[in-house]
Amino acid sequence: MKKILVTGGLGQIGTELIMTLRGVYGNENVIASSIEPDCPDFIRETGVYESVDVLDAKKLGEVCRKHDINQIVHLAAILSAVGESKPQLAYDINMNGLFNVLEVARETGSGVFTPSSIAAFGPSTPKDMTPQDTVQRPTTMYGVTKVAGELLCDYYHQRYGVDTRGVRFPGLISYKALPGGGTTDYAVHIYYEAIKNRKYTSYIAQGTKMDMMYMPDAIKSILDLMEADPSKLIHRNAFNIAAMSFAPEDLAVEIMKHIPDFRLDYAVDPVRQEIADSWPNSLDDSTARAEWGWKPEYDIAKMTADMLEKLAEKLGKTYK
Ligand code: AKB
Repeated sequence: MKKILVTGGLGQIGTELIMTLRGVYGNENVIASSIEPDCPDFIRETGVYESVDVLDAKKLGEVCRKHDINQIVHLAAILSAVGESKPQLAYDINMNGLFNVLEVARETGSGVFTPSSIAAFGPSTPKDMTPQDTVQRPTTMYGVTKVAGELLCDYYHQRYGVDTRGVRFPGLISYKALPGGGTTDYAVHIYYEAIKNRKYTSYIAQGTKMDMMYMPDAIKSILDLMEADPSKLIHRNAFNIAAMSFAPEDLAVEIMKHIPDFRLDYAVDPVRQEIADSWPNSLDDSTARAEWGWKPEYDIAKMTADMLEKLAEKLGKTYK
């Protein structure tokens, strides 16, 4: 049976992943952790929570040993936009945090799942249907740490036999917890504003396509890859996965099918626009499909219908 520690567990992914993992592996087998001293009631009431800074290697090791952890899902990271305003912090948390996790995994014989990102690509990468194996020369600190992280995870697998696995996440869209400091966050904020004010001002320019995914598919990818037959995994740490690719105006068209008077305008943020322009328009995920059966369930239409319904319920609002 897996005994799992989730780092960065109170973020956009962790908040949902922990509850799903507890449902699958049992509440007692999933330890939530983050740098925060305390956690929301729904996490504390369903299992153990540990306050752990991933830069504190000693505490990380102690927590893993105390709970007999054999699988770490490492989510603690600084995202792209914050990474450009604080590159030193991004380097420290994303590189040294991952290094500490891999070292603890090596010492305790644990597996590691940690996500990479579309940010691992840069302006010299083929933009459309970006291949699994291609040029990786990102121009953001976040991207640099993601490429280095992919390599470091490969190294720990080859050198020490640590069972490392990961996917390259696109922008993730969800209604439970807000994303924190990414370039793709507009695709979440737009739904909040559509329900609250029937309009949204996008900091990403018209025509800027990026890969996106609804959170249930992202969670499924983590579970499916963690359970995948290791003998079939050739790439392990950096699978391209994809579900949909859109620009802000494409999302507005979908939202207008539910809220006809929704209006989108633009006030482009040059920093986040430059990051978005350096990323692919869409990834080719055929390797993930072939090696472990990846298949998303949500397209832009299905996601938008579900997102508006669930978010309106959460905000106590009607939008029809
Ligand atoms: C970001 O925008 O920084 C993240 C990502 C694509 O990794 N959502």
